Amino acid sequence: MDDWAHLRKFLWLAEQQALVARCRQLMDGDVPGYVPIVRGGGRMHVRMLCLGRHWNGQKYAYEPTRSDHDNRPAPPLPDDLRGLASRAAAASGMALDPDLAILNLYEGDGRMGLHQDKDESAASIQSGTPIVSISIGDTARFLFGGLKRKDPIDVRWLESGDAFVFGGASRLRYHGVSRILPGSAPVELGISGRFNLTFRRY
Ligand code: MD3
Ligand code: FE
Repeated sequence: MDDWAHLRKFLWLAEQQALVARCRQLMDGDVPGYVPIVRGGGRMHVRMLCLGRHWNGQKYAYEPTRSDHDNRPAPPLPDDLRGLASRAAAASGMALDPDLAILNLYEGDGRMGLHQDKDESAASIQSGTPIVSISIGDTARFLFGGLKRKDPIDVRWLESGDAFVFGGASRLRYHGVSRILPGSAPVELGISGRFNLTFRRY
């Protein structure tokens, strides 16, 4: 049994349009997204906003307030977004009741190097509780590796409206985004760039 699922076009166009508005509102809201500077001093190539719990890129750890940036509390994770993630997990035969989400915005040169997500609680990771990813806007070239950095890498294109669910052992697979395809978003969305939401349980 696969412990991951790629749900192509999980969201219809109208749902994608609503989500674009939502993501913009969150990203430019009262507690806005920012470009994290990670341990070692490198700037990330995305704008990030954490909801429900903050991921501190200096400590590689979650915390209630943004102590690496402006000390403000992470905004809550909205219930409707939580519901969306639970639906995607259920559609893949998995279960997720998320308590945090990371919203990333990729602009023209947006990318994310190969990494593992292992800063959630040991209980969450060991139980194989899935992470749900939802992509909106421009298509991304997604790299899906194995449990070791040097394992072979599959390339997949994540399109607007796609959901991806990573549970079980796949939860610890290396992954990244090598680039986005500018201009590939559905014109009806009126967006350039890509939003990605990853829903997690700490
Ligand atoms: C596979 N985000 O936020 S989403 C991240 O497109 C992250 O913004 C990318 O990697 C993005 O950490 C990729 C797909 C994804 C997310 C989490 C995973 C794949 C994953 C966790 C484990 C395995
Ligand atoms: Fe990740």
